[in-house]
Amino acid sequence: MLIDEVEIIARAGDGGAGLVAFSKQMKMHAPTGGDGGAGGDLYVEGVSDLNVLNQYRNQKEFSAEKGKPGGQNRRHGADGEDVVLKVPVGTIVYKLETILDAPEEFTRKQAEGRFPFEVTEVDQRILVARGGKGGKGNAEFRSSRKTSPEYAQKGLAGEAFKVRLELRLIADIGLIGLPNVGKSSLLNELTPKAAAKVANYEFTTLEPNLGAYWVTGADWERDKPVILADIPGLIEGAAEGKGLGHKFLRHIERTKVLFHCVAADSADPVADYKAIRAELTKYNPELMKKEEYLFVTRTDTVSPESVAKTVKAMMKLNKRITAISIYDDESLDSVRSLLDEITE
Ligand SMILES: Nc1nc2c(ncn2[C@@H]2O[C@H](COP(=O)(O)OP(=O)(O)OP(=O)(O)O)[C@@H](O)[C@H]2O)c(=O)[nH]1
Ligand SMILES: [Mg+2]
Repeated sequence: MLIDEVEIIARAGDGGAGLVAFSKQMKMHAPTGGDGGAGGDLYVEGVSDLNVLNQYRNQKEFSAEKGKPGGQNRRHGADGEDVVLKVPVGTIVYKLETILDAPEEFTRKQAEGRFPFEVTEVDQRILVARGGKGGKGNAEFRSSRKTSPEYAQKGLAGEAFKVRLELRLIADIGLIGLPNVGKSSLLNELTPKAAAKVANYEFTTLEPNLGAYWVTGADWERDKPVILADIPGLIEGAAEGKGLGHKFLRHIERTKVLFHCVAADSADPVADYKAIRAELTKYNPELMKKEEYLFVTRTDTVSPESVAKTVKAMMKLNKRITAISIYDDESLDSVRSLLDEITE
């Protein structure tokens, strides 16, 4: 299951306290207390794995390390370690609540302006909660008038927020068509990791499945995969909310390209195609402008003559047409070549 929304608590580390200490050797009672270290920050960082939000289903709270207190002889306390939470690219971080449960002696500064924000690129690191500053040790407070200050600062509290991580599908290609035409099967062939559920009945897919396709010769370090979204089957009336369609048509509004699947063994493939196009138009006429590729699927279930006839009829509707079967590797290779080509 694709987890696309989680709520977590993100805490930065508190700053370490400054120390009050005096030199024992000197008669002057010189202050030598060091500063506390800064608390660690908490960041989110973009990754291409779309399933990483799953890990936040169980663990709900994440804290960066506290800064260490200052030491003798002006020794600076160590800074706390940062925490970096991986999120899929396309995740939006919303602030739900500012958590103010730090001990009272902490002065708290809270940044409110940073939310919401979207993580749009792999390796992009964005600050969620800033660690508290360390307190100054008493050595810092020495002055000509006050040569032996007996006070030091506490560290500042780290920021803490309850946030919602929401993944918006940023798919490049949307797989559409009537139920049971083999959309999820095609996704699994092209992107085996997607492991979408496939079964011989309508509405097997209840929520979108995403797959990451790496074009042939892609550089994993540098390139991004092409994201395919397989959405639940559409039916007549989808635009008015029938079936599961309406909710998911929203997702294909953001794709650049549509892969429209029509089953070769349908009683009337042309009517199927037109029905889906009609729903898309009703929902949002802009969808008609998307680049659409047509796939006549499940070709192994009918005779080659029948496939040829269907392809010929459908050519009139869309010339970018490919006949495929998940049991015909050559046909799947032609889809892969197509993907390589259109995503160049
Ligand atoms: N013979 C044959 N069966 C196929 C092929 N592609 C898919 N199927 C079968 O068709 C049925 C439906 O496949 P799915 O991939 O679940 O179809 P879907 O379009 O995702 O269906 P929904 O999720 O309900 O919209 C399953 O039983 C598949 O095994 C194919 O190329 N040949
Ligand atoms: Mg499906």
